[in-house]
Amino acid sequence: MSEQKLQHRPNYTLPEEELLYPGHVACPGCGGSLSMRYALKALGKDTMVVIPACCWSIIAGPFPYSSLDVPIYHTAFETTGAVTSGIRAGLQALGKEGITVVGWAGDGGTFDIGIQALSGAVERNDDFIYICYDNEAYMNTGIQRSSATPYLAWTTTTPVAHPKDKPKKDIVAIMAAHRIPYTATATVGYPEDMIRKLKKAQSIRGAKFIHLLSPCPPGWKSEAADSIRLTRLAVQSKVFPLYEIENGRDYNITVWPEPEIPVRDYMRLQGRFRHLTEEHLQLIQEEVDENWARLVERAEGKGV
Ligand SMILES: Cc1ncc(C[n+]2csc(CCOP(=O)(O)OP(=O)(O)O)c2C)c(N)n1
Ligand SMILES: [Mg+2]
Repeated sequence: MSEQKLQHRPNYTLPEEELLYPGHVACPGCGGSLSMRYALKALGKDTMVVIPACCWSIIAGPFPYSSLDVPIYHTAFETTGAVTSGIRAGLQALGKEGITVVGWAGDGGTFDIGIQALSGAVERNDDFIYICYDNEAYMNTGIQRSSATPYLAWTTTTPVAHPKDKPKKDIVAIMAAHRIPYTATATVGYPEDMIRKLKKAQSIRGAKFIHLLSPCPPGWKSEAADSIRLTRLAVQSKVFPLYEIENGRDYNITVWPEPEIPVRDYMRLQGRFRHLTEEHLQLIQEEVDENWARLVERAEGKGV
């Protein structure tokens, strides 16, 4: 960062480099697009990104145009883990070092259809970073529920009369169970924490998994201007704790919820939860409290 720029932006703590350009086609307030912008700020230009079918297949722009200043490989929905492994093997065969290979997939492409390829790639401990930007439904095809959709949320396939009756799948625990070197959660409302985790992932050899909470105004029925606030409320309500896990065992909570708030304060800004009753909110609060207590125990080295 130049001296002059520092003078104008004394509190700017993020890398200045921009590898996502204006002109992309994300919706206003898209958490997934800001996630990519920050991720590339952290990882830098020597990065290759593998993108399966998801909103990001569209956001990047139609071939031959691209809003990303790094190579992108668009691939089939279920194949991100296999393609990232293949690209790493190809780079190795060519003797090319110093390149970060990133799998960049949505929650549907990660929690559901891509989990087999992902599990295979991380079990082989291939050297790549898998980043799931989680907007908690299949947004690109019109807001269908995925296994990342929260308990009782509205989607077009879980309408108000039949809201989702299953809890969100714990993908981070599934990844940690593979005993990979690094697993972490992050979100754009805490950009320094997110960038630190991505840089740390980049410095470690082997398989790394990063789970990003990424608000989606059309899918969450929220205001575009509330996206950043929602990520902060998600952390403060403990709905989406920020933590990291090394070697599948060592848990570290990186941002303590401050101030602590009830889940209702996170949910009331989102139309997808508008139908919830007091009883529903109580059930969700209990589930969140239980998950948080388990995480704290693990971070203190007591839990399993
Ligand atoms: C095998 C296959 N099934 C279905 C689709 C249609 N499809 C394209 S994107 C998408 C939704 C992706 O959801 P997610 O991974 O959560 O990403 P998001 O759209 O939310 O960013 C679906 C179902 C496809 N491209 N390929
Ligand atoms: Mg999604």
